[in-house]
Amino acid sequence: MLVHLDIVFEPDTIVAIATPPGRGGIGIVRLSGSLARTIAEPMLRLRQPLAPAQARLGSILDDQGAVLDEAVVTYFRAPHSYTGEDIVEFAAHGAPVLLDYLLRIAIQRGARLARPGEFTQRAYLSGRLDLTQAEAVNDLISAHTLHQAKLAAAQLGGALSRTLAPLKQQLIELIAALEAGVDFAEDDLDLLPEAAIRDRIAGISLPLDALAGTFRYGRLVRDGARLAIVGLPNAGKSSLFNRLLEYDRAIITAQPGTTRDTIAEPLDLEGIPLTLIDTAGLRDVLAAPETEAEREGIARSRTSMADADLILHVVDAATLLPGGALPLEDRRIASTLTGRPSLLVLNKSDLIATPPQTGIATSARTGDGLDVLKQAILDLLDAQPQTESALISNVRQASALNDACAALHKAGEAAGQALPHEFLLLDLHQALDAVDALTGATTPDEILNLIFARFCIGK
Ligand SMILES: Nc1nc2c(ncn2[C@@H]2O[C@H](COP(=O)(O)OP(=O)(O)O)[C@@H](O)[C@H]2O)c(=O)[nH]1
Ligand SMILES: [Mg+2]
Repeated sequence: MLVHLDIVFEPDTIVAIATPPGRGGIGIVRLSGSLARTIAEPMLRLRQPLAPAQARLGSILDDQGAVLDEAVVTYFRAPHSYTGEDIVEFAAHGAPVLLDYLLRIAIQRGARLARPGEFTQRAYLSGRLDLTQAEAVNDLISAHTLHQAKLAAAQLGGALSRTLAPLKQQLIELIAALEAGVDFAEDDLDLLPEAAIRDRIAGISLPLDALAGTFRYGRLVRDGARLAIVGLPNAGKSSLFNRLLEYDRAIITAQPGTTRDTIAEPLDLEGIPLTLIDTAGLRDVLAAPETEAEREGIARSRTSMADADLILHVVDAATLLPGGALPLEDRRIASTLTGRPSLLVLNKSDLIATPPQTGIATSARTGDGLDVLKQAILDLLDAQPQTESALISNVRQASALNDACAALHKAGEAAGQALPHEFLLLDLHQALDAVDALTGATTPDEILNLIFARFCIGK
């Protein structure tokens, strides 16, 4: 006789301060788990009892029953809460001593301090969010530009999951049809002609390939890019840097060698978070009388150049040779940039009569050419905004998706060679596993723990 043993594992009730450290108008302490209410209620004096999804005004009491604060307390009953468990949230005044006290009392009464990301991990484990949505929570919190936030919100809303769901369904149907065919192989029933199988594989792999192609943009929006401004002293690098930032961050003088240190500032370019780096002028080491500080500055410029995703080589347009050729020292700089993503910027265009034939003419003085420069930066980064809201935005997702695409391509080839369907099925199952890993339908615990460990506590 078979006996079913259902081991019901009751997770601990967890607690954390959900608002950032420091003082603020409001500070939130959040409890999640089956004991949330039992722990919270004795800490409170309420005019009306807690009710699901209702905010209640109440007094927070210390262990002697003295009032510590007035708070708005909200109860969410399982499964209608962020984690899918019972949740009680205290919105008290944002005094660190008070919030710490609430935390301590909750722990004394049986709660456990939440690990980073544990609330979201529970939302995932209870099936309220899939893994791509859970990752989007962290991306949203970490966003530096509104555009980043919007894309993360679309993903949190399930844009990626919605794109994947019908493709996964088609994959399952194909597997089922082929497995039926394999089972009936002895009867020599040809349930699906090979061409039809290939079509169906292509119908799944083409949209998945397209999705994989969004990673470039997804990563750019999520992680941004580093942009170093290099060139000879006095070319107008710092002026251009300030122009792009739209405020006077770097010191500008007519004196060559003013910028000694590299300065990095964030810049939101059409939603792409860039780090813009102004560097010391790359004066020829032999030709110029340098100071030690300038020499160190030049060394740092070279490091910034090596680390940058994109380099703006700024040249003083007034120093161009007759015919528009670059002066010798600039040719040297240009030669170190071959094979790297870079733009030649001919600055001080206001000083020359005819526009140069190559490069992007700008004037940091008048602002001329700045829009062209910004567009050229976006083009070189390949920052073509996607029309699709579903985006692959991290390496984990990209690698799972690539596995799925590779397996489907193998399946497509196997179908082309009229190999036995068992081979094809192996590949298709592999593709299905990869899609499941992407959404988190099947993801090993160690990977999950790594993903959620990157979150902040209280989320
Ligand atoms: N006429 C003109 N002068 C500029 C322009 N950009 C910068 N300058 C001047 O060139 C000098 C050097 O500028 P700066 O930004 O410090 O150059 P850097 O050494 O490359 O950082 C300063 O006197 C600036 O006012 C420009 O587009 N047109
Ligand atoms: Mg400078």
